[in-house]
Amino acid sequence: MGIPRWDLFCRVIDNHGDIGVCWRLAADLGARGVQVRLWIDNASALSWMAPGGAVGVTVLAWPANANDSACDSGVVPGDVVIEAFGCELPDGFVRGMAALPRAPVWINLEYLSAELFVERAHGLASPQLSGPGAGLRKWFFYPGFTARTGGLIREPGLVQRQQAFDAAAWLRALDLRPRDGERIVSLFCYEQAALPALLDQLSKQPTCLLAAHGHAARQVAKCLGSELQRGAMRAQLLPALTQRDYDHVLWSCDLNFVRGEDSFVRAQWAGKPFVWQIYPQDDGAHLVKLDAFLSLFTAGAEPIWAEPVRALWRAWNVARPELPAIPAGPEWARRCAGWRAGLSTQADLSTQLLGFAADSR
Ligand code: TRH
Repeated sequence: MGIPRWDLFCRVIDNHGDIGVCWRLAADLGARGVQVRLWIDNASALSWMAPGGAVGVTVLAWPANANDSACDSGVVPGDVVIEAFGCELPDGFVRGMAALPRAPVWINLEYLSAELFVERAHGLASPQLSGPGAGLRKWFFYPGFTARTGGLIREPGLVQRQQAFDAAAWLRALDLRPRDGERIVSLFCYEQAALPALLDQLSKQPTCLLAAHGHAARQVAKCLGSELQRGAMRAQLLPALTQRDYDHVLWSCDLNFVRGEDSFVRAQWAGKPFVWQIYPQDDGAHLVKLDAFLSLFTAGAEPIWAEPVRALWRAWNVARPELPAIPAGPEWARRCAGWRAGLSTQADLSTQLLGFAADSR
């Protein structure tokens, strides 16, 4: 058997989650010996997210002539073809897949959700009855938090790297110098109506706030002015970091505000208390998704921490200026560590994809 070759297709809709998830997956597969071609319509974010590239991963522009058969233009589809987040493969590429004597395993990798339907839909086949892929089968693959889903991206050695990580040294090297007794909080968010209320709360206790590049840094600077200070809190505005260094931020903090999909998962691996701003959808579907995760995360929990955490998360997601108190006490932190330990027993996404591909060919 030769080296496995996989094609991963990604379209950037907005923000950084599509490329963030696809890059992380491509890099993880590459490190496991897969040769990955990452086809992407806008790779510009990789210049700061992953300037060093990754072993085994080649980044390619989305095929220019989407209708030309992949094989006609000299591109032979790989053993596995992943269409991320229903991005729809170019017709010509699909024709190329159908023309092969042995069709690639065609996987639609879905968005992450804790909703119940995920366990039912994970691994279902969608036979292609018409179009350039007629006769092929596409499989739905759902990442998730439970044993009957595709799991989460967790590269080998993540836990060990985290255990060996020296947060104080790393913060010093970046010239981020929390003072003794300061709580460290990271903030990565979209437009956030409750941000002034959060800053008020944080200012009551010695706090070093690390505001991520983009929306978070801009809104924090607007609220605090050039001194970046309020009460006992001071803020630092971060530049755009590599994915690896953004992980280091999450590992260094006592509390992480995250958003979207990838930073949400990475905060769970950090094992520290976190607050999720979910990607907002016009029809309010995101609130259902938020509650589905909260139900899992707080299942069987003592109300002493679960109620205030639910209230805080919901308030952070409804575009209103009020914000309930951030729960104090060790219970929430204990749950986050326990939640991470539970997730670590699950097979990770790449392992499951590799197994699925091997079984399906
Ligand atoms: O950018 P996002 O809001 O992405 C969103 C969601 O994925 C959403 O579900 C999707 O529909 C929408 O995009 C299109 O948040 P997310 O998912 O956390 O992605 C951010 C990526 O940026 C993540 O991989 C971490 C990375 N990152 C860095 O590499 N450096 C940084 O400094 C920061 C702040 C983030």
